[in-house]
Formats: sequence, C-alpha cells, structure tokens
Amino acid sequence: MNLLDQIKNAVYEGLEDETSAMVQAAVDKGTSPQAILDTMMEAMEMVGEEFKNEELYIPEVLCSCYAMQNGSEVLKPLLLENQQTATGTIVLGSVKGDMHDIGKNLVKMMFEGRGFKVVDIGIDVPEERFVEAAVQEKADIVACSALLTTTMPEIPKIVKAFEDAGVREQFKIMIGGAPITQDFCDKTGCDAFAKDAGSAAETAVQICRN
Ligand code: B1M
Repeated sequence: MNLLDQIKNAVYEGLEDETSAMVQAAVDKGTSPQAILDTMMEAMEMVGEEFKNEELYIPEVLCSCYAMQNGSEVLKPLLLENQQTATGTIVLGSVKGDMHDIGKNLVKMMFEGRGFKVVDIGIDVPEERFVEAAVQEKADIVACSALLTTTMPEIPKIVKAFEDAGVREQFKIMIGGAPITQDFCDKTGCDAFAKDAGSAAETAVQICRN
C-alpha cells in the first residue's frame, strides 16, 4: 500500500496520531499538500457513504473527523505558502441546524493564512447572529457553511435578515459546503460561492482587493 493509501486508511479508521505521522512522512517525501488533502477528503467520502448506510456510527465518524483535523494541522503551513494576502474581517459560521464544522474549520485556516481576521461564530448559527456579528465586527465578508440539503434553506433566510436589518449592502455574503452550487448562490442573492477552502480564500482576497 503506498503512503497516500495508508493516509486514506488511517483517516477512515480514525487513527489520529498515525494520520499526523503519515501526513508528515508524505510531506517529507515531497508529496504535494493538496494531494494529501484530497486523499483525506476521499476518506471522508468513504466514511460518509458508510455513515449513510448505517455501517458506521457517530463515534466512529467523529474519530475520522479528528484524524482529518490532525492531518490538516500538519499541512497548514504548507497550504498557506506563497499565497497572495489581503486584509479584512470575515465572520464565519455553520448555518442554523448544521453541526458540521470540519469544512468550516478548514476554510477558517485558509482565510487566516491569507491574512484575514476571522471571527468564528461556530455551528448552528441563527440568521440574526450572523447579522449581529457582522455589524459588531464591521466585517467585510459574511461566510456561511451548510453541509445538509435540509440546512441550505437557511441561506436565503440569512440574506433576508441582512435586508430586514437594512445592512445588506454593507457586507459580501459568501457561501459554501458540499450541497451548495453557483446556481444556488445566484438564486439566493448571495455574492460569492466557493467550492472548497482554497477557492474560498482566493475569492475572499479578490473581494477585499476590489
Ligand atoms: Co453528517 N452528513 N450528518 N455528520 N457528515 C454528511 C454531510 C452526509 C453527506 C453523509 C451522507 O449521508 N453520505 C449527509 C448529508 C446528506 C444531505 O443532506 N444531502 C449527512 C447527514 C445526513 C448527517 C445527519 C443528519 C445524520 C443523522 O443524524 N441522521 C447529522 C446532522 C447533524 C446536524 O448537522 N444537524 C450528521 C452528523 C454528522 C456528525 C456529527 C457525525 C459528523 C460531523 C462532525 C463535525 O463536523 N464536527 C458528520 C460528518 C463528519 C459527515 C461527513 C461524513 C463528512 C463531512 C466532513 O467533515 N467532510 C459527510 C459526508 C461527506 O461529506 N461525504 C456527512 C470533510 C470536510 C473537509 O469537507 O465539510 O464538505 P466539507 O467541506 C469542504 C467543502 O464543502 C467546502 O470546503 C471544504 C474543504 O475544502 N466548504 C466551504 C465547506 N464550507 C464552506 C464554506 C465556504 C466555502 C467552502 O464559504 C463560506
């Protein structure tokens, strides 16, 4: 089994320490950080399939999450090398009803690496909290993560909450998460969509440079 397959297996099995060690070994061998990240994402896809089929249960899924997070920490400095930076404040949260935060945390890491101040307002965030935090922090961007088809409808509610508060024009709203698409972004009146953490950071840099 090659090293990338071993990393995939370690994340799948939820082996936290082994994942960090193998990721470090792959980095030392010169494997691209993006390839390692993609491999860990593939493992999470496998976990997701088995979770759906009730072949894996929440504690096992959480072990895989922690392993992925450990591996991402090793990659952090490498993923952020030689990137354009910008200044600005981003309020970031997972929408109401959504407890998923691994993707959000990865997005946060990439934002911070590009020089942004990130105010992480956590998971299960109601729309009024996004507005309150954005106003309080004088944010440039409001970034919303949604991982469930059942929590996607929170996005237009967030847009409406900004409109109702009379502050919609003051903030750029960026959305992302597995079920989110550019089409959904356009239909819900958001300003930007990003499919992954790297492009979220790139998009934020472009927004704050314009
Ligand atoms: Co959940 N879950 N889960 N889960 N879970 C999914 C999302 C699912 C696809 C699994 C499946 O059925 N195959 C499915 C959703 C189906 C759907 O809606 N279509 C699902 C379900 C159904 C559920 C529950 C309802 C299960 C239940 O209880 N019956 C429940 C809901 C809880 C809730 O939120 N209310 C639930 C619970 C959980 C756990 C608690 C066990 C755990 C979350 C733990 C945690 O996050 N701390 C969990 C996990 C881990 C997953 C899977 C397996 C992995 C998600 C993950 O961390 N991926 C997931 C299956 C899968 O994704 N294939 C699944 C790795 C992460 C790095 O990727 O989050 O996609 P991701 O983030 C990416 C991009 O999406 C993007 O960038 C990231 C990386 O580049 N991105 C953004 C994310 N946010 C962004 C924001 C941006 C831009 C890009 O701009 C602002």
